[in-house]
Amino acid sequence: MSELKPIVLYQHAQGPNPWKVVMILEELGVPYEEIFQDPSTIKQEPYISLNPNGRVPTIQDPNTGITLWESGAIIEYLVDTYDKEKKISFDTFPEKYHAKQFLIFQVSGQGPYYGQLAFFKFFHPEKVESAIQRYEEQTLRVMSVLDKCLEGKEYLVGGKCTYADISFITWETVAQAIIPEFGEKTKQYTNYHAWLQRLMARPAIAKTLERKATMGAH
Ligand SMILES: N[C@@H](CCC(=O)N[C@@H](CS)C(=O)NCC(=O)O)C(=O)O
Repeated sequence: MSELKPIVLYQHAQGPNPWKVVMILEELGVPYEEIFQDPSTIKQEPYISLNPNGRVPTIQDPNTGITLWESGAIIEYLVDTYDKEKKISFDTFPEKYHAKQFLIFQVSGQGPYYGQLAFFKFFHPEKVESAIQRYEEQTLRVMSVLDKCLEGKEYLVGGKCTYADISFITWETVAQAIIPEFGEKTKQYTNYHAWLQRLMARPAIAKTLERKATMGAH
């Protein structure tokens, strides 16, 4: 892929969503450069002209001319465009749709529940125990769903690691870092725990997690 121009990824070090995209780029060996936005700048011009939602990640791909935001859409774009050998995706039926199913479960289920748990635990000005309890229950529920789906399997879809598996890693590692009891809780979900260890041992993932840690991110 050396003839490709680097994809520009707008991100900030702390958030889990841009690092999901980094992991996919690393897995696919697609060249990229990162622009680290100060969080205070992402709700303002010029950034909101790229991403009116004022969040990261956003990519610009000079090879195709696209500007794209929402991590799930970016991941789908990257595998559709650059995973011609289907290293981390499928073009077979029904695997192609099952991988999409799990990616959508990640962006609509895992990410928001984990994010709200962290918000109500650490950032909300009042301590609302019922909200904390609600989101704790939901994060555990997400883990239990994945645990059940992984019964007797190494990966979520079709016996190989796909972008869908990879999309779950960063929220989990952030949660474990900021909520220490999370690490313990994952252990009761033995399929889930073993799967996470398997994913984190992949060279592209280990490299990304290491770089993220050196930047002081969880
Ligand atoms: N649904 C979006 C969520 C993006 C998101 O919430 N990004 C966080 C970083 S992980 C962010 O930009 N937070 C800064 C803010 O909300 O101001 C996606 O998956 O891309």
